[in-house]
Amino acid sequence: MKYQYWNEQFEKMPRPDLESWQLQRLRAVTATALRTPFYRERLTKAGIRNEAGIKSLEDLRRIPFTTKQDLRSGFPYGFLSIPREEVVRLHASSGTTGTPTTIYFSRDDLSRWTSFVARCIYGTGCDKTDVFQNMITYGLFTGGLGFHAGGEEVGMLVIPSGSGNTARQFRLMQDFGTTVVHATPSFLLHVESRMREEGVRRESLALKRAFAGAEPYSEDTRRRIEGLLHIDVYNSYGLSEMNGPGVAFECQCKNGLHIWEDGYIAEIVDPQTLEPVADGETGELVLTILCREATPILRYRTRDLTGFYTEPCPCGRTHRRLRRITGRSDDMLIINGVNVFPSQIEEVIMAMKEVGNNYLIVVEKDGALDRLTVKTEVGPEIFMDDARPLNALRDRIRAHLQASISINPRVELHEHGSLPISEGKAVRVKDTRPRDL
Ligand code: DLL
Repeated sequence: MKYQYWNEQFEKMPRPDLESWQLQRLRAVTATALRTPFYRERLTKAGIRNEAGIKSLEDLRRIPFTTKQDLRSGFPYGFLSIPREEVVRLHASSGTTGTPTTIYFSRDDLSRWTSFVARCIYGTGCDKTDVFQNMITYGLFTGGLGFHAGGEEVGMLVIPSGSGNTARQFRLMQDFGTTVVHATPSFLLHVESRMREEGVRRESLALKRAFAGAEPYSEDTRRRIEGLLHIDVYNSYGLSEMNGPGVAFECQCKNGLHIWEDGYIAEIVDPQTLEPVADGETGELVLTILCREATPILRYRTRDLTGFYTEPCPCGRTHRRLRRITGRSDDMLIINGVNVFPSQIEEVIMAMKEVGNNYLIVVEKDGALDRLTVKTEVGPEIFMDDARPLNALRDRIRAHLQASISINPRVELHEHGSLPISEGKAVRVKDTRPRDL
């Protein structure tokens, strides 16, 4: 396969050069961070008074971790390290779980972010001959504008369609010959279901690729989308605190996400002890951003669980690859004492072809005990009025789930297209148990 590189010098940089680049950037970003009230206090306490306090990459470990709570405590301007007049954009998390967190960008920050996103897009084989439909939320969420700018940088024709309104999405695809789309994996599944319902023929579309991210999904979900839509799906990872999309992305080998180590320092730590895990082991991803001046964030605890692949990638890029993010350390469900990640449930059900494209996990109290119910849609070829095959399917799903998560859940089968869908990130878990205070 012939691979293409947006910035070959950096993407294939030998590791020793990459590490000296990181050290130089870490020093610069430490100096920037010392201009914010939050880090001035934190770093001084840790004995780092200026950038000379960082002598090697090992010194990163002297810097305390930063958490989402810390970022909230600095709302709105506590992490801003340049004069307000130099800021040209802000993005913010939705704030549904508390005070929002805000990230500021200078003009140079935006152009650095854009070139990382362009690098991701170009590395999947796209170029200016492509028509790119950006089917994700625009606004404070970073997915819309981040990919929009990256797509333009590559020179593709960008259609800022935003998410939702599938009928209009199909029309745009047909009218302009869309070749690449970007969406959450759950929206891609929804688009595929609607295509079948509305009788949109796959052959009437020129689709070749999709970028899917912003939420966890399994390898089986990727295969399902690829098989149904006859496209290549590339996994895209990022978070607002680290700019947004463009942090880690799959190349054409589709075997893990290259994390751009000239822009970020990635560590994997044990979420309990906060010590580094052994190479290749799973733990919590901790990120330091090296490519932003307006809002420096050092050693950010992402809560995302992943690990590094240790062998080199055939594409020749030297940046390490992350395994698919299976979930967050804080989305683990404890059901009658048993730990379950929603991703384990998705993995089981999405591997079964009779199961449709949407599902919902419900956890509730049943007396003193917890009760887990897995609601899944069935595929459009399955009739809801024929009880025998439905009962057999329900039993099979239950048996597979029990083998995987050691819990015997209730399984409810729902008609194709009947479970709720969300326009942004999918809500896959409804946990109605009262919380201990
Ligand atoms: O979701 C940025 C983004 C936009 C990434 C578009 C990719 C595409 P936040 O809203 O801050 O930012 O959410 C970040 O989403 O910490 C993960 O928990 C989760 N996440 C993002 N991408 C993936 C992925 C954007 N590919 C949070 N796989 C992160 C699994 C993902 N989880």
